[in-house]
Amino acid sequence: MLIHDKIAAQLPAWRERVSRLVKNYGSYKVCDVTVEQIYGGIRDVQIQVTDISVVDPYEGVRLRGYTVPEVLQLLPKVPGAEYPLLGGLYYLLMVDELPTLEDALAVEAEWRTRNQIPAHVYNVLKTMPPDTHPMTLLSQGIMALQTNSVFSRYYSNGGAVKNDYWKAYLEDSLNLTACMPILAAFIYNLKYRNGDFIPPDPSLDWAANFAHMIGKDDPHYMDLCRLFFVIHADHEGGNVSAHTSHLVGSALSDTYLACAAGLNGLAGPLHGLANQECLRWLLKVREHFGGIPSKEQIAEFARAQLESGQLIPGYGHAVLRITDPRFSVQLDFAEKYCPDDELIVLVKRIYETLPDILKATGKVKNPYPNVDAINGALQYHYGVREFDFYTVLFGVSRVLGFTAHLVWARALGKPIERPKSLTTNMLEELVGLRPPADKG
Ligand code: HAX
Repeated sequence: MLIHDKIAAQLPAWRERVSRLVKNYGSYKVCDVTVEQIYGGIRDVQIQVTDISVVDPYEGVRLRGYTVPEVLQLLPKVPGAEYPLLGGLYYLLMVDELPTLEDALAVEAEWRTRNQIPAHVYNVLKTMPPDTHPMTLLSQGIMALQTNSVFSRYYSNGGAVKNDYWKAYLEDSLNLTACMPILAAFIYNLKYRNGDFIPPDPSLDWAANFAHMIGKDDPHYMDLCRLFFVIHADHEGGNVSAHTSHLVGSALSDTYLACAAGLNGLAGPLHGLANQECLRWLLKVREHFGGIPSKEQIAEFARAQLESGQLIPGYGHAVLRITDPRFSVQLDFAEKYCPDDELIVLVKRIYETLPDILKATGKVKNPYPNVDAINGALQYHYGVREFDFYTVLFGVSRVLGFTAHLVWARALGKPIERPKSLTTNMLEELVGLRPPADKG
């Protein structure tokens, strides 16, 4: 198998590289941690290594060294498509090489051989109450698929070899990622289309098939799916969802358990759920003004919201200090295909207005839009209007990133994570506010 062979060929050099660093520089100090950071969500503390992607505050994410516009330009596309094949992106994330069209199609073909979902998975989802959030269903669906885990069987049969764990993780990763569009489409159809299930079309690629399976055969929407899934796939290792799946995987919980855990983190409103909150906010603004407000009206509305202590979804970021390039490439798509859509006009007007208002608060560190500030408006334009589903779209894509991190973590033999916690007394002793405890 292509990805397996490519990783296997790189591993000896990688293992040598890591062991040299640890052996010769094991005591080298990377960073200090302040009391403020401990209480402030361990922000910016450099605690892990991943080579899949990195986020620069002033440039945005680089996936295996490539910026978002470069990835969109350089990854192979099928004839007639403006945006890349996800098989190519997965190859890039896993193998750290730009794929040829043939490589990308080989991954797509591999996915097609692995996309069988057992009936019990569907049955689990069908028994849930109709108002269950689709992110809960996605996580449950993956947990139900866990009965397929190759790693779990390999480990529990005894005799599992540490240097080979990654091979079983890769099997699970390919199987799970192959099923993600089908699982997500099933959830969409179950919740919003009276359970009308459309089977995958083997002539379509991974992303376009998702569009097809939710009843949207519009080639522009298929391209939007390709764009959306490429830009949401990974955002380095420290964000809540990626870190969670990595942490859970470090206990040798298999790919399914680790990915479901990561998605549960993605389901939080400060993280992936922001995309549904953002669209809700756009609709609220439009409804409040009975149409598209002027910049002055937006400014006044936003100031009032901030003064009442509410967040403005889609703006701000824990790492970025610029307009998120993932926002910009979606804006390019919108300018090309739906510039006059009312919500897109509103997104643009807010973008022209809000950064200054947020800057004026003096506390928001990044006053610019993040990826979520526009993606809901694009989905809405193409008729995907059930906005509690938007985080599922994000999750389908993010599992590509999670699994690439998981495979490489096992390939490089990363151990179980176990940072240390302190008590408030201990911190007060450290800073001199309290005499050292009498340990005698
Ligand atoms: N609206 C109002 N206030 C905001 C804000 C926003 N969009 N962004 C930041 N702030 C506030 C914070 O709440 C914080 O206030 P307090 O000091 O009173 O607690 C202050 O500004 C400083 O925060 P920060 O350092 O700039 O931001 P954080 O790193 O703490 O948080 C968040 C980053 C993304 C969580 C934050 O900007 C936010 O809540 N944004 C709105 C929600 C959102 O869009 N989330 C999606 C982020 C992208 C993502 O992960 N997608 O999955």
